Order: sequence, then C-alpha cells, then structure tokens
Amino acid sequence: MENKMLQNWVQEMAQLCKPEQIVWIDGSREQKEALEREAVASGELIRLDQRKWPGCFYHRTAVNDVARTENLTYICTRREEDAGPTNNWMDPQEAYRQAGEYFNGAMRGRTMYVVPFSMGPIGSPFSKIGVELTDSIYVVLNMLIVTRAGREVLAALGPDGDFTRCLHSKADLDINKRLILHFPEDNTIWSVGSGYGGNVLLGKKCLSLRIASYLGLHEGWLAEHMLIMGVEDPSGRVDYLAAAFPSACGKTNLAMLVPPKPFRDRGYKIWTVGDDIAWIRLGEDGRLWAVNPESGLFGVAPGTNSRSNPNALATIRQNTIFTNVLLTDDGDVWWEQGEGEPPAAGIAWDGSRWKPGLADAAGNPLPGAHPNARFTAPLAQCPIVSPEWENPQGVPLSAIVFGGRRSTLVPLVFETFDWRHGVYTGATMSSELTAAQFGTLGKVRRDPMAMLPFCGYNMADYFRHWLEMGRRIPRPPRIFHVNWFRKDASGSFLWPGFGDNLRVLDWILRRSRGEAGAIETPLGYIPAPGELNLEGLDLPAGAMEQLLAVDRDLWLEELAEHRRFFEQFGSRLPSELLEENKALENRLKNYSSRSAS
Ligand code: GTP
Ligand code: SPV
Ligand code: MN
Repeated sequence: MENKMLQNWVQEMAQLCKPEQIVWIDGSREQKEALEREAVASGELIRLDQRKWPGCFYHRTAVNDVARTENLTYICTRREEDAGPTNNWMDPQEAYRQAGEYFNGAMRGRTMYVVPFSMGPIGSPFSKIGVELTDSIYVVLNMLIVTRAGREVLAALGPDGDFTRCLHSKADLDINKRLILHFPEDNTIWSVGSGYGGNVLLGKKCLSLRIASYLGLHEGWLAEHMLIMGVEDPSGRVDYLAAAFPSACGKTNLAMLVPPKPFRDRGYKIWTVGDDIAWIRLGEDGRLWAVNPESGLFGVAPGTNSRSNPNALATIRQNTIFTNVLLTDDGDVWWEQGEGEPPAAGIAWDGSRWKPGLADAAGNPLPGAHPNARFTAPLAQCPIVSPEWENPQGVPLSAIVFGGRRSTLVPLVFETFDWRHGVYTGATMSSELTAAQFGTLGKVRRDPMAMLPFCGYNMADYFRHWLEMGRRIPRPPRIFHVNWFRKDASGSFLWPGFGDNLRVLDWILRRSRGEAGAIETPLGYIPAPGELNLEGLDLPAGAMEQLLAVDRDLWLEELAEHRRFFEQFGSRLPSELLEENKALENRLKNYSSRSAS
C-alpha cells in the first residue's frame, strides 16, 4: 500500500539533500535501540548511568542554538498580508530558493531518516499526519517520544492520503544559514541549520500550531498553545480546562500540579491531558472538546524538583532525553533549582568544565544548565496522566484560562464577562520574555493567547476566527485570566504558585458551575472575600489585596498599549475588539480602585 505522493516527495528531497542513504523509521524497539547505539558511538548522544537513569540519554546543542529563533522563523504565504504584521514573511518562491541553497547537498555522507508521524491518536479523524525528513538521530528519537511515529502511521495514511511535508537538516548548524519556514498553502515546513527542539521537532510548534492554526481557520477549529488538565473534586466529578501561557510561563507545571494538603486530604485530584498544545473543536453536545496532539513532554528542566513538580520528576526517571542540562563525569544530570545540591563538578550546557560558584566577568553566577534546558519524556509515564488523554474525541472544556508573566499590574485571577470580552482579554495578553526564546529577558511584549510566535496566519484573522467560534458554540466555556507572577515592592512573588494554583483553579471551576461568589471590577469578576480557599496558606497581611488590586491609572496606560498593538492590523482588525477596548476604558474611568477591596 504505497503512497505515491510520499514516495515521489522523498525522492525529490533526497535529490536535493543528497544523503548517502535513506532509512524509514518503523517505530520498532530494535530500530530505536540501533539508532541510540549509533548516536552514542558518534557522540551525538551520551548514555547516562543506566542504573540511575534507565533508558535515558544526554544531548548538547550548539551554543548558539539553545532556544527557538523567532527572528529566523517565517510564514511564507503568496500574499504578505496573509501572514500579517506579527509574523516574518517571505515570498514562497524566494524562500524555497534560498533554503534550497542551504539544503543542497546538506546531507552528503549522512543518512536521511523518514519519520511518518501522527499528531493525535493514529487513525482518529481529527488527527493530522506529517512526515519529517531529517539527518539528525536526535530529532528522530525525540519525535518517537513527542509524536506517534512509525509504520502504523503509513497504514493510516493509505495510498492517497495527504500529509504535511516536513524537511529538516542540521546542515552546518550555521546561524547565518538557519531558516524555519512554513508554507501553509502547500502544507509544507522546511527547517535548516538548527538542532534545537521547537525549531526542528517539526510536529510540535511548526505543524501542531503554525500549520494547524491555518488548517483550523479553514476547517472551523482552533489549534492553541494550551495545556489541558482535569480537576477532580471530592465528589469524584472531573472538570477540564485549557490554559494558554507563553513559553516558560508555567503550563507543564500547572498541568501536573500536586494539590496543597487541605485539598489533597479532601480528595482533590489532578489529571494531566497535555502540557503544551490543544486542538479544540465544537462537539455535538454544543461544548468545546480539546485533544492533546502530542504524546510526550518537551519540558523546561531548571526549576523542576520534587517540591515544585514531583509528577514531572517521576515522569522523567526513565526513557528520557535531557538536552543542555549539566552532565557529571559519572553519567548523572543536574540543573538549577533541581534535586539536591549541585555536584562538585561537571560539564555545563556549553561544554565547558563547571563547578558551583563560577561567575562571569560581571559577577553573575554561571549556571550549569542552560535556563532553557529541556527534558523529552513520554506522557504515558506521568503518574497522573488522565485516563482520557488518548481519547480521540478529547475532553470537554469547562473553562479557558489565559495568563502571562507580569510582575506588576495584572491581578492573580479574574473572570471575563463573556466570550467576546474573553477574546479581547486573550488578544491583549502580555508577558515578560523568558529564556525559551532568543531575545531580551524580562521585556514585556504583547503575546495574544500565547500564540504570537505560533500563529500561522494574520493574527487579525485569528481574532476574527475566535470571535466567530464564539458565535457557533451553544455552551461556551467561561474565559478567565490569571497571573502567578505578581511581585511585591521587594521583588518577591506575592503568590506561592505551583500546587497552590489549584486554589485559583478551584474558584474558576466553581465559578463555571455558578457556585462561587465574585465582585465586579472593570477587568471582570474577581473572587469575593472568602471565596478563594486559602486554608493552610500563610500569606502575609495585605498580600491578597495586592494580588487582586486593579490600579485604575496604570490600567488606563495599559489600554493605550492595547490600542497601539491593535493599530498595526489596520482595518483587518475585528471592530469588536476596539469596542471592547472602549468599553473597558469607560469602566475604568468610572472606577475608584477602593471599591474593590
Ligand atoms: P514551554 O514548555 O516553554 O511552553 O513552558 P511552560 O509554559 O510549560 O512552562 P513551565 O511549566 O515549564 O515553567 C517554566 C518556568 O516557570 C519554570 O522555571 C517554573 O519553575 C516557573 N513556574 C511555573 N509555575 C510557576 C508558578 O506558579 N509560580 C512561579 N513563581 N513560577 C512558576
Ligand atoms: C516553547 O518554547 O513554547 C516550548 C519549547 O514549548 S519549543 O518546543 O522549543 O517550542
Ligand atoms: Mn510551549
């Protein structure tokens, strides 16, 4: 049952890249282990101490290749305005020509691996099939974890099924010849010159967000940068929510949280469905249903420890690939704010010898692990993985949550007034930049729905699509906004975060069921005093007031930022968003901050 289109395309790409041989990935254990041995022999992977880390490997990327390079990421549509002002755009012909030069002969002396993969359970009508061609064993082994890959996918594809054509070569890992190109109109992705996660695991951000968001626009569904989780209450009822936070702003941590003791004692449980991507459709029952298209985690290592995220720690004990963490001479790994004391010595993410206490010329401590060091692990290994995680229909959403990393201004939680106001709130989200993207740490940028780097088309059309979806949903989830990162005057987080975030989720879900009290502010509803369960939590006096405060004048300034952000879309911006901006401005002008406390 050969797919002629696939055969022809593989031949054509091989003629361009000129590999020494072509190997089809079948998903078997034998083939995987042979690839692991080969990568260990070449130095591409290091086998960790197998008693301590069974089935685990270590990989280090090039020092200039440790995060997604948004500046080298392009949407290549025939018309520039279809990519929109927030994306880099290149003419498709020019893009194919330029990248074609970099790909030309790039796999000489190397093997081209053919990785057929399914985003979503294999064979589900909602899943999408892709095929990635790559010259990196590291990429193959990661794809075998984060996607469902191998022979079964070819069977599901059939003789004339269509698929996303994903071409990747490390080439020379030259940052000046690095391009991450998306051709939504051709269902094609070309990535060259990188070996870092989001740039090269083409099923992930490239297909499941950029290409999928474009497909979703035309097919009437949503591809979102969202975790999906279930919260089981003491009565055994499980409610699901999806939450969009920008990169390195807490999705993996929230999706696997451990309830604080009083909640645990009463029987609350968390069920992880996904930690990064959600495909959301309208179900026959009039609710939204969300599927996690991935089968693994590609999570941030630093900060992961048995207090902050014991479930992640349990997930990565075996069959895990560690990238850019600290490696010790005896085959162990470590990262900042990880488990235990730092080792006496080791090799840092950049390949240099490392020991605790090293500092750079300016006196800043030199980390052993890169702040964006990652682990790749099968989601099936997560101790609290939801029994529904592979359900092809997904799970029904009771709430959608947006959130960013803002040390000031934005309250811990508020509920928006309705879908349209929720879309406005998502569209004007902002966050301080993290190590997950190449750029200046800490700078605040607008990141609508956490999709700024991941929307495969004009973001004005994306807002319109969200608004239209809202008109089609008979039983829409309520939309909330959270911020775990507000700080006090001394620069400390006001909210403990992590497991204690369940307190906020609990209010959100009780609100969605019409069971929790709130007071109205211009931004939306915030918990009424006593409605957020703070049992067993020792917050300093006044912290809760600070966490929920709405500063009228600062928000009026923020609104001007919203308008500036919207301006770039010109007349393509849905007028509803400007109306929402005006309405919010009026609410703020009539508001005295005191009435909230
Ligand atoms: P991507 O995989 O890049 O999309 O990131 P993510 O959104 O899954 O973020 P992740 O959960 O990996 O968290 C990133 C960083 O935020 C880690 O250093 C965490 O320790 C920190 N973090 C997560 N949740 C919280 C929280 O509730 N409060 C605080 N203060 N920090 C948090
Ligand atoms: C992110 O940056 O949002 C990630 C990691 O989840 S990456 O796959 O590199 O995009
Ligand atoms: Mn992400």
